Amino acid sequence: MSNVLEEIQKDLYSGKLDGVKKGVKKALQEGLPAQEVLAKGLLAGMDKVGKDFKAGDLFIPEVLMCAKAMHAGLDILKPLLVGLGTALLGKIVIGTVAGDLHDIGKNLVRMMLEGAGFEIIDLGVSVSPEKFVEAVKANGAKLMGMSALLTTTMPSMKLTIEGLKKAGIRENVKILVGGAPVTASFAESIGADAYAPDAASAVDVARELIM
Ligand code: B1M
Repeated sequence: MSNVLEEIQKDLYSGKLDGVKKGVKKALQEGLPAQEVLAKGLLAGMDKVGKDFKAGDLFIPEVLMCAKAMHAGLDILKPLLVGLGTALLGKIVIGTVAGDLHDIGKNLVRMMLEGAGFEIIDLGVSVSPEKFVEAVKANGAKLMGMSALLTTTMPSMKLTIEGLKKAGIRENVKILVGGAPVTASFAESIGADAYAPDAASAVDVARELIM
């Protein structure tokens, strides 16, 4: 693997924001495609962070610094991943569900959808079912995306779908769910329309949903 990708992984792991920025710029200057810098630099670095966080070798303040460094790298890649203006495909309301503060994956999904030509209404993190419902109503969105990274917050996806039913607008909107602990069978069990395992497939699935 290219040295610069290893440098990015190491700097991300150490939470070195400037190091990650420099590494990403250097990788692009060397001619590496943005997708590769993302997958083999930033995401691979974050993978190691996740493993060591789970093992108790890293703690929340450290992981937060890694997340900031990851976002700094993503900011540089964003224009390249998003590409140049495509026609708008429709509005999608997106957010991380109530009680959940993880937004790196959701932001990646957002970025890819933006690049594909969707208009994004990003509600941020810890979004209550009521806020999702309000946003779908207010924007007349035909698509809604929910992200969850914690097993404890996955039930909020179901509560949100119930909220849409109560508001009488469930049939107006297609629902896409994702996030590390979410599966296709979970999506089906809560009455979502679709599941996507990663940001790239989220775009394909979103396109299919609006056809
Ligand atoms: Co958290 N955390 N965390 N954390 N954290 C996990 C998720 C965990 C798996 C770590 C572990 O134990 N190995 C674990 C969850 C365990 C579980 O529920 N089974 C965990 C925990 C326990 C916690 C806390 C509870 C820790 C504590 O306080 N004791 C706490 C909860 C806070 C809260 O949310 N209320 C917590 C806090 C944090 C930080 C704030 C420190 C930080 C988040 C910073 C931020 O996001 N701004 C953090 C991080 C960074 C992680 C890990 C290390 C990395 C997550 C990440 O960003 N991955 C994570 C371990 C891991 O996942 N390896 C972990 C990279 C990202 C690109 O992947 O988000 O999966 P991901 O997104 C993918 C796909 O899932 C998919 O596409 C994306 C790109 O391909 N996808 C979608 C995501 N959303 C989608 C939506 C779609 C479609 C696809 O459609 C709408």
